[in-house]
Amino acid sequence: MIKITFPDGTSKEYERGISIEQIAGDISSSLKKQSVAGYVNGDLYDLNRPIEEDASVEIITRKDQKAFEVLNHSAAHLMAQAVKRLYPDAKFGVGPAIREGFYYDIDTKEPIREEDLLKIENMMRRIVKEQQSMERKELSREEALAFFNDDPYKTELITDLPEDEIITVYSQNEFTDLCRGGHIGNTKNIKFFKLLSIAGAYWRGDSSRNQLQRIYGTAWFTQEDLEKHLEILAERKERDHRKLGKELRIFELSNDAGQGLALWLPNGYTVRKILEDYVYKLEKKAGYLHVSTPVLGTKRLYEISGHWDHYRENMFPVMERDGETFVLRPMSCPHHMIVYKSDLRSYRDLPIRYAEIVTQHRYEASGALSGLERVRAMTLTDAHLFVRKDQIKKEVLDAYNLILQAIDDLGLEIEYVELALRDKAKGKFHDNDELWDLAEKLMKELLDEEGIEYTAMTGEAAFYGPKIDIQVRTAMGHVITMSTVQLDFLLPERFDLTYIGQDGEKHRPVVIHRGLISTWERLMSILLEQYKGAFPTWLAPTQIRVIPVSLDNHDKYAKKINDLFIDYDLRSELDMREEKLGYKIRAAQTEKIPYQIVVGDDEVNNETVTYRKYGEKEQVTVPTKEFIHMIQEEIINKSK
Ligand code: TSB
Ligand code: ZN
Repeated sequence: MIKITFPDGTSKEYERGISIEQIAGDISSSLKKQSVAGYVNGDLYDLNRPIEEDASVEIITRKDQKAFEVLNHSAAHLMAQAVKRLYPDAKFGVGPAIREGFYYDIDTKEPIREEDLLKIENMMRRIVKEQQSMERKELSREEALAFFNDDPYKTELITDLPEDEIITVYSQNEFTDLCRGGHIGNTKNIKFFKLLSIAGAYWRGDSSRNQLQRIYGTAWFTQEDLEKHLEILAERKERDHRKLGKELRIFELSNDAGQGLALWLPNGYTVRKILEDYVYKLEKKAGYLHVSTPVLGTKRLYEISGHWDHYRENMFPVMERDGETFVLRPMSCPHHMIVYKSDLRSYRDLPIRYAEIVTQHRYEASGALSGLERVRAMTLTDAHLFVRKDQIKKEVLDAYNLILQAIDDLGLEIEYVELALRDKAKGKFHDNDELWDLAEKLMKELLDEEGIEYTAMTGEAAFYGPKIDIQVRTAMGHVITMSTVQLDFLLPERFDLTYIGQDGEKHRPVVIHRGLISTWERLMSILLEQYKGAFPTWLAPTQIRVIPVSLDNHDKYAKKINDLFIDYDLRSELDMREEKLGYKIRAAQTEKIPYQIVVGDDEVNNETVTYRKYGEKEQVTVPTKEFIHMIQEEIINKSK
């Protein structure tokens, strides 16, 4: 017998080898039904794992936060088993529980398509009916390596485990998986689930390694909860920028034009143009100088910068002509280095802040492309700042604060700030330890001094230096990098940049790379999802739609006010189509135009406008000038 002590201090004797499920059942049948797993002396135990010694036990029930994770982690195993039955050559990467469900990274010869998910789901249901117990077993390192010897992914995971780690595997009948555990005991306990989507994912998130297929799913304890979640997902889909971008005529993606090479349609271009003007003004006020450089450069330029050695994977193949070799630039930094070198610089000239709206191309793996969020041709709100060492902190901070302002003006919110550092073990970073240590130390100090909370991410730095990345969460739930400030001691060396110091000697400037509000492509994807396509007035492609009640009686006045709005730099349109009034009003509505103005007798007689704002019910009548004043104020205040 062993003694089990409960959180309230009471204890009871049980047979050695009793499980959480049995203990729960002993207490009450409803507790048994609610039980999902447990903590035994603080360790997470599967529902059916035998307890071998005296222990304090805490039963995890469906209500506990951990329960969702245990269920979804178990569901990942269930899915892997189903996949293995359908695709016997399948090899498995990792399959964790995540915030809203689970995924598993899978390598199969024959690609799994979206249509195949139902087939896999059906197989999962079959395994649920088979009531497979999820059995835990401890293996020695040698045994584990032998068992998984035909699976390179699992072999790598085992090899990377710390020496003293107890290696465990879980079996459900014919299927065995390497796993630390925390399971729901039996496949019969996984009842309400759905497979959702499939996407490409690099092994260990490293783009230089194999791409696996990541299948996402979600599992819940009741049908009702599952349905509720699916509803949220459906709502989210409504916000999907790919759908909204099409409906609102913002952009087009076509395989004939090329994957990840987005075409901006008139509405999209208008928004982009407004944003470009906005960025220009913002940067002007902050002392930036604007330049323009080509999308193409010599391969040599990128050899000097180090991109050729460290970033080639992300570049399109070279172009050769008459003995010259060109590359399509993936970044503009080398060009800006040359701009800096175009003149002699003294310490008094610094900082110099060159800004450019940079069109650049990156070879992103086709599986990684996602609407406008990740593309191959992109235009970045870029800048490179050339500063003295004593100016680094102030300039990084000013750049950071300018980013905060822009994000605020756009009505967006930061999810968190990431400090991306180098991983010494990886070859993709330049190898001057001294420069790395200095740059990373400075960035940490600066964030700490300013009280900016951040998450450090090893291995995510740029090849030339550490980055402060500002992350946002899209309405679709992805966390992506919006803005970035990067500290670079390398490129000034490589391009032999100098300035004459107060001492009359040559000194090296430091470069700060800054991405203000990402690329137009990524920003548009974020904005579309954030606003469900209903842009705030300052960004809306069309701000006002003027609709005469009658084409015969109200056309002149309608045209007069429309012209007036345009004279006041408002993006106003007149709807003179031979359509019914109701149709036109609905059209303005589906196009999500902020202001809809209907012109009838009263308006003509009183020189007023009657407007309805998008999303609001009531109509408001005001003198025309007052309307113009109001909308101008709103535009100046941006998204507030
Ligand atoms: C800031 N040289 C620096 C620049 O000076 C640079 O290019 N940094 S970057 O590689 O981090 O990219 C800048 C920003 O571009 C990222 O923060 C991200 O917001 C955006 N971006 C990167 N790749 C893509 C892509 N494939 N599609 C859309 N936007 C992208
Ligand atoms: Zn750069």
